[in-house]
Amino acid sequence: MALTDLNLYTAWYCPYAQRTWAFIEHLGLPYRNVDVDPYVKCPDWMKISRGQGTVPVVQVSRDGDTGLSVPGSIESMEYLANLKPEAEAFSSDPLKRADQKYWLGYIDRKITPSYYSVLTKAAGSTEADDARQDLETALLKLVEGVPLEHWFSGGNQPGILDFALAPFALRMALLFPHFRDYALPETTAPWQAYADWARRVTALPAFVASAPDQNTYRDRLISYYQSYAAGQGHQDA
Ligand SMILES: N[C@@H](CCC(=O)N[C@@H](CS)C(=O)NCC(=O)O)C(=O)O
Repeated sequence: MALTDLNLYTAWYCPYAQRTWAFIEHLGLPYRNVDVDPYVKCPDWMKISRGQGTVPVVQVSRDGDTGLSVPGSIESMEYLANLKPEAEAFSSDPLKRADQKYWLGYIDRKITPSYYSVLTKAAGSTEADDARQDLETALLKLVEGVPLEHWFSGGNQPGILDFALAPFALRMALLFPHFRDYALPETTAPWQAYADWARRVTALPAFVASAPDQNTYRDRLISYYQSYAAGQGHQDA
């Protein structure tokens, strides 16, 4: 069996990078974390990220041979799950796996765009109201579509679906009240199940390990997202 060496390229604030970071911690795979500024498109970075220029990227060397990079949060999580199939973090059952893939796509098609809209649309605007409505509808559909006994990935252990949503759950709970005077509902059973899950997943040691310098992490995130809340995108931290 080839010796696999993993470099994980992340940016501390990035929710997509945090997915893969928390997931690799959960799987207990040895890796080297490399913090980069993905917005600086230098030739090295573009090569490592295979022209994509976004974090996360998992760079894989086998038997000392610097080989392939796997860019993309979902793609890299899938690759990592395959390195540790016994963890069942991505179902080995073909039908369940297809279903989990469907929901992974759903999170990126429906939930993360609405999350960014809620964060960036001016308070009081129709667009902001629509964004909240879309986000709530999308989240409820997930909670009702995936039996949430303990984890979205099913079973007794968190898995790929949980780690795909967790960074966004953390940011929604932190940034919406701070910038938008808004919080997701907690009044009905599905919303309570979601809120319990959000607290549980963000308290996992693997997730905490993906949020370095815990004492200042939340303040730094708030400060980083100030430009998003002002209706803009990324600004150099
Ligand atoms: N679809 C990508 C999105 C990753 C992404 O957008 N990362 C941001 C940081 S949060 C990035 O690297 N942006 C650099 C750029 O857009 O130039 C994934 O799931 O990995």
